Amino acid sequence: MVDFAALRDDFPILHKPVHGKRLAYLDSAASSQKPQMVLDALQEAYGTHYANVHRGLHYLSEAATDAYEAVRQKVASLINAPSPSEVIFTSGATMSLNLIAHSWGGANLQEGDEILITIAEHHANIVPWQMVAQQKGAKLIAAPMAEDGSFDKAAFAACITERTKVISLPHVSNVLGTVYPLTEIAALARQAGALFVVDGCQGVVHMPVDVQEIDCDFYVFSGHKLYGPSGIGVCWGKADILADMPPFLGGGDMIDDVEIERSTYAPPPARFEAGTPPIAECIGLGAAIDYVQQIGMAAIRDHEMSLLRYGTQRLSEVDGITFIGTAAGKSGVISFTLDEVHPHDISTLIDHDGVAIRAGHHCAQPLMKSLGLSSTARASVGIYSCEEDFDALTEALHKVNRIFKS
Ligand code: 7TS
Repeated sequence: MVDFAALRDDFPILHKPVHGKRLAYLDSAASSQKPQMVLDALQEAYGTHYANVHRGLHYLSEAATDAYEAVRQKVASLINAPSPSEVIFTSGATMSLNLIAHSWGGANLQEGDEILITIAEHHANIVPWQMVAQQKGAKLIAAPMAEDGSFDKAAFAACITERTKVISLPHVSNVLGTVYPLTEIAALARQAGALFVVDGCQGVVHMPVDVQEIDCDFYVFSGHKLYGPSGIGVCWGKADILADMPPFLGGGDMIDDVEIERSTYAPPPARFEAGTPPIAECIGLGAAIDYVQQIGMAAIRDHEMSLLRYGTQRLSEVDGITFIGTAAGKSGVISFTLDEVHPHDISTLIDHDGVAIRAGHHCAQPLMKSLGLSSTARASVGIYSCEEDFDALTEALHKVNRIFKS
């Protein structure tokens, strides 16, 4: 049995009072806090085995290279990838999605082809596809969702045509918390002969992931949401697909042979890792993966699901609250509005009580527009979140109501 209440002690920042109050950090979907183990790994990487990777034939470079490369295996084990050489390190999910859109899309999309996403995407899974669609004369199509924010399979399937070449959607919505039925969607993608890309930013942090069981072609995520450093992310792709893809960025480390007129390229993953990578950040991500795996992703999922139930029940006590996204089995986030109070005002006011949430469009403007909203307030959980955080949020919201309704 994991003692989740004790985990809070692993995160030094959570013990720092905010405006003199205990911090209730409910903004982990934007970025999570870091355990001491990750802070130590960063310190150790710079303090004991730092040099550039893949190039120096000296002790420190070899030590740094070994530590960096070892993280590929940790990522592979986290998502059950068949091989660590399918794991490409990027600067984050945004870069990963740009890599896929520009490299795979640039090489494979043709005029009239269709890319299918959902209305609930983060901008990182809209704009890169839009850019490549504009270059290629392809069409970007967003499938609608059910009213409660759940996946509408019939409406989604109706958007698939013989021109659908890519299906790209989130594992979990960062605004609604909807968990997408990925294996069912993979079957639709297979039938259509389309590439299946999963934006796993809000998935891999909350539940076990098995890319072989899902049967997706790509699964991407950011290290900073998984208790690791910012500046490091992952693009996992199937080996045969990566092997046929052209490079996205050119430079050092991604080549085989360079002439002034032309170059030949290294095989994946090096082909997609041009230039000096975020070395210490990658090693820090490895420590974050060790940290969550020690706890166990299934235990993390169960803990967070019961916390979300508690949080929803507590927040239901608040006058004028409306939950945005109520799909069964939702994960990670609770988005809400509070009568006429602007979400920015909510966030600013409750900050004085030490409660940190996010307010805004959450980089999902098409979703907001489809809901007829400009913004929501959003509380999101991490492994260190606890009932006390939702008690603090509930009390702070009662206070907001007192201010606005008096
Ligand atoms: N995809 C999803 C589903 C996300 O939630 C985010 C970040 C991204 C992609 C982009 O990740 P990045 O690390 O490359 O920036 N989501 C949020 C959020 O919900 N609030 O702040 C960032």
